[in-house]
Amino acid sequence: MDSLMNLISTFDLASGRIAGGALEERHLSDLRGRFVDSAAYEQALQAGDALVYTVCGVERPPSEGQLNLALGRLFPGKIGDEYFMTKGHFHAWRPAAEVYLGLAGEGCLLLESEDGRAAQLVPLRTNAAVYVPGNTAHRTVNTGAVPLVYLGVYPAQAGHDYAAIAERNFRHVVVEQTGRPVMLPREQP
Ligand code: S6P
Ligand code: ZN
Repeated sequence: MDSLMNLISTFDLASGRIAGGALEERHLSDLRGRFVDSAAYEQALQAGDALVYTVCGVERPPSEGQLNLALGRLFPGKIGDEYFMTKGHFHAWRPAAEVYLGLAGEGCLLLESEDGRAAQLVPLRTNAAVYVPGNTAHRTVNTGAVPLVYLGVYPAQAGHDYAAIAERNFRHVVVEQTGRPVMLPREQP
């Protein structure tokens, strides 16, 4: 059995760090092509390449039965009416599900089926878990005024497929309308 040190992961919500994990940063420039209002995106980028989110992971060897942890910290902000969000991905091993645990802040998960036709906006709240089924694209969205912090638990074999999303993007966007988050089709009829 692993030593006690390897069985317990302590995390710090303010810094977004899990002890022993590597902190990765995603800036506005890493999200090119993701936001619907490209003029607003370019304008925001000119003002500075803002830090949008960090991810700190504890990864185990990708063998059957192992689980990975990732602490996400997504800052508040908007591009036009669209909230700051993660890149979003499918798992490379499509059947891999994931559990998100809300730790701080206000936000939601945008979930889409592989063909993008079925979509759901699921609140991600502090002290609540969201189950992300397999074969589902998932993107985190900060709809509040403070950092959204969450822990993802997923099979070590899951992997990340960003290419499929980079190519087709999410078919839905999460924007503020009359002060509230709503999910709309990306392409307006
Ligand atoms: C991993 C899990 C999360 C995301 C994190 C960042 O499977 O879903 O830890 O990696 O929310 O999002 P993204 O789309 O940039 O990986
Ligand atoms: Zn995932």
